[in-house]
Amino acid sequence: MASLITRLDASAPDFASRLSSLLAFEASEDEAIDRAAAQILASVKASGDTAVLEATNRFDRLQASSVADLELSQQALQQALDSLAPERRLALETAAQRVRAYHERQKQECGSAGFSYTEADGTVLGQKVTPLDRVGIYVPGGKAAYPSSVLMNAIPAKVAGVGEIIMVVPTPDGVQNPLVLAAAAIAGVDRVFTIGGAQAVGALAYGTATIPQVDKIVGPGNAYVAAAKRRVFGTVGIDMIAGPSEILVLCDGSTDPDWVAMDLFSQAEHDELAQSILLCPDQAYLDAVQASIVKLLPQMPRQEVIRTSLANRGALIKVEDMQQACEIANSIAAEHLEISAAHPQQWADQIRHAGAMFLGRYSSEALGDYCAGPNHVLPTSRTARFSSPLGVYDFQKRSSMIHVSEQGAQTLGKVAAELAYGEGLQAHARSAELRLK
Ligand code: HSO
Ligand code: ZN
Repeated sequence: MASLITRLDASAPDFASRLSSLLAFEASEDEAIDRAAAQILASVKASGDTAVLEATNRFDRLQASSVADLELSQQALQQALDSLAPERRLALETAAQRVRAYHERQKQECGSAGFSYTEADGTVLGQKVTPLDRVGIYVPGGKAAYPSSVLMNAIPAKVAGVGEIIMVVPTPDGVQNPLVLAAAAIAGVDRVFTIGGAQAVGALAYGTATIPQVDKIVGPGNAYVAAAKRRVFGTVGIDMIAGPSEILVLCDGSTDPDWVAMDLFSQAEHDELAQSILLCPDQAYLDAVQASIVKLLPQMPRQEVIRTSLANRGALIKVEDMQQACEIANSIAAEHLEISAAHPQQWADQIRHAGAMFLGRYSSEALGDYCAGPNHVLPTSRTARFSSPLGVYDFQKRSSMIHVSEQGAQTLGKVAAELAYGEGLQAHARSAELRLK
């Protein structure tokens, strides 16, 4: 039982090195996978639909006769929605509505309208914000198919004003996931193709006769999809390449230990490489959470995944006080941070690096994963130090606006010409000088 989850003490001399080996996660970039992805991309680039059809029939064991046959109609999406049990449908619609409301607010408050200002000489400078024309959303097939992720990827794109949203989702052996299709219907996805893997990424990046080329591809996928996304970056935009899920709980020692144990499980159950860590100043409380883990684990259908995840990458860590917990939390820069304490705001004020913060004993991460409103696509593997949740801003771009007045051209012309001569660029200098009076 001792190896169920690692116990650490932040005051131990080897703590820093033990913590950093616990956090170490190398996204394995398998050369063979990368080569296979590159080959598929090259064939899609060269032969378009033919290559997409061939790869899809082969990998997903289908017998489609054209890529057009792999497109699902809006009616099919609507049917999937209509087929849901009423409670399931209501939950999906409620989640979508809350996610939409949050992202609408994000659009209003994050400068989506651009700006402009006029200088004394009449020169006008500004920034124009434009949504992307067309976006591709990759949705994994099989066990990692999360309808909630369809909402989290498509809704901010929709709110941003993206012109067309194309979703791709593999259907191995022709098996469709009605909840995924229903989520696409609710989120307002425009077209859905039942293709996946590197061939889907290639089709979206280069376009084929049937599948339109997009400007950006978002959404999680397996190692082939990740490799393909890395390779098409530059031809199209991509979102971040997500690592395994992470949860970090800071607890003052007064939350029901079963609640905290289950919150740790909630991320551990995603995958064997997921990371669940608890920081608490109270040793007896850490013992209680460990006891809860022992008690609750056998009840979990995904107990094998949870067990492996906790044993490999989980930890219960005794800290000096909540202050020290915050310092460690900043160094971990977790994807999800729960502050399960009496006055969570005071500790949240000290956190600088976390993808999403869940304040107070009632804010379980699971609520954020599905329906609180904020996005569940978050920076993993310590990238919260420099990146943000997926949002409306990821589906918009900015253009600079420069409208120089005749008078402005006189002052700016002299400055520009001077610098252009300094760089040895005569045409630049003359271009500026020609407009001088
Ligand atoms: N916790 C995952 C998102 C998710 N959870 C989807 C359940 N479904 C990554 O943030
Ligand atoms: Zn989750």
